[in-house]
Amino acid sequence: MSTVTIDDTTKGKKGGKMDTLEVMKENLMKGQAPRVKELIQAAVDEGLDIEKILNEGLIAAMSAVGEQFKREEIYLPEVLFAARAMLAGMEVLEPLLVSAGVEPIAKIALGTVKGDIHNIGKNLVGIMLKGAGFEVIDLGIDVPTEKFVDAAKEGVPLIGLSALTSTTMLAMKTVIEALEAAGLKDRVKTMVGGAIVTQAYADRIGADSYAPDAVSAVAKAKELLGLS
Ligand code: B1M
Repeated sequence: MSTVTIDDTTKGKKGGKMDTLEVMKENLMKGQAPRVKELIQAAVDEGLDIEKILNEGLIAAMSAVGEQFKREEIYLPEVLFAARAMLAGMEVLEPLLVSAGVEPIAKIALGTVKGDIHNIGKNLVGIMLKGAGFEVIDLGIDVPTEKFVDAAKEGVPLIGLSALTSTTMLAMKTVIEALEAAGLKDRVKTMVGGAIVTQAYADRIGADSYAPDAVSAVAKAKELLGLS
């Protein structure tokens, strides 16, 4: 079993020596980004399997954070810190995963709709999806409708639309209509979200799914693509 020298902050509850991944998970859940990076590098240097580090380390820790959030044991700031730590860990792993040829479970093109520059929630959704093994094509903010349509034409099976204001949320409908007009609605699914978006609005504009937060966005994305 691989281990690392651990200091007081990373000792197990009984003070015993912990597995590298366990220490990393604890640090990720506490949002300790620099330490997570170090520990991922340590695990890589020890020769741990990259997929194991991803699945049993980063993804497992982020799922645990998601569960804690659902149970209201932690709140959004803690999720954000954990998400940042996960992103830091991914910086170390991503190039190795690419060279090891680890396949993402699916692609999603994600963006904040035209006219809207809010990106905190969208980024959080992206991080959680990445953490769950998705390849996230981040289209950015203030994304023109055609960019979403182009992504669908390129074969992305899921389009994620984020909007935060009551005026910009109307652009979600425009995107869904444009996908329909381009004859793409049958081969691409749409998921919508953002503070002011509701299930009722999602139903009204013909979105395939609505997620109220980043944690449920992962579950909804998997469900939509038959991956859960
Ligand atoms: Co603005 N803003 N803002 N803002 N802003 C709101 C949204 C607002 C509710 C504030 C208010 O008036 N109380 C209000 C909208 C009111 C309305 O229309 N009903 C508002 C307004 C009016 C504006 C401006 C028009 C202000 C102005 O200029 N007069 C302007 C608009 C600019 C534009 O977009 N064109 C504006 C600008 C800004 C800042 C630039 C200052 C800044 C954005 C910075 C940034 O994003 N980089 C900002 C901020 C920070 C906010 C508030 C305070 C916080 C938003 C946020 O980041 N929340 C917000 C007030 C509020 O929401 N309480 C407000 C945290 C984030 C994690 O939550 O984005 O909801 P959220 O994401 C969640 C879920 O919604 C979900 O998962 C996330 C994580 O759980 N989710 C998805 C999000 N996207 C999803 C996609 C999915 C699934 C789930 O599937 C694809």
